[in-house]
Amino acid sequence: MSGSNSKPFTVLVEGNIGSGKTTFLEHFQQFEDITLLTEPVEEWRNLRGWNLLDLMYKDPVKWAMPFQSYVTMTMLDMHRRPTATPVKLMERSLFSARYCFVEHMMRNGTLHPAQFAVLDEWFRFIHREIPIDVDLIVYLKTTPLVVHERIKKRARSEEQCVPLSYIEELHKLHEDWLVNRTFAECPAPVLMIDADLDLSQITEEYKKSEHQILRRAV
Ligand code: DCP
Repeated sequence: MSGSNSKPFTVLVEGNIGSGKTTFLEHFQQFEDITLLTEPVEEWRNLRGWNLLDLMYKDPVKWAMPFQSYVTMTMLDMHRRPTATPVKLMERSLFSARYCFVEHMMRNGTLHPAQFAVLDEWFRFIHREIPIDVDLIVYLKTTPLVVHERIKKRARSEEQCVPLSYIEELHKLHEDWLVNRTFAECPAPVLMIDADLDLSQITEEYKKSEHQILRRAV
């Protein structure tokens, strides 16, 4: 296929840290109709040689603001990236950055109210001025204890000190945003997937979402 598709069917993959978003995207590598945009974690780990993710975990009061501000930029880049395929599958979004991570950092005081206000104004400005198309959200729902174990096992160096309480709070924010709909706007219908299952069983679960994502009989 050639050229760029200005209005692909756009799917966001959301869920707690360690919920298997990358594995979910990898499952869809087999389909040629899809462009996969994995989260730019590597860019966050190496901005001109600086590991912003590590700085943020080591000294959140100082680094949460620049980290989230860079996340906003890299996410906007992904939302705007043209694709040559009819379907675009994105890992995370501007929405989870704002409604889960920034929200949490504001509520627990990591972000000064003035820092929060700047990030929130950026979010509102982008939302108002730039079309961000979303057609479906895949929510990989997990239990905090399960993902906490996975995070410890995968041993990403920056995440070694992530406490269970942080994972629980992020879980609540995802639930409030995507299931309970209590505080934030949900930009598209939500398809919920049980992502507690381990790797040997999860493929069957992923398969259930194929027809909704590809919008054809598979
Ligand atoms: N992160 C953050 N703020 C954001 C987005 C991510 O602080 N707005 C952090 C949390 C994690 C790391 O970045 O330490 C990557 O988190 P994700 O949950 O986005 O990605 P994972 O790699 O954990 O996804 P999965 O394991 O589901 O594939």
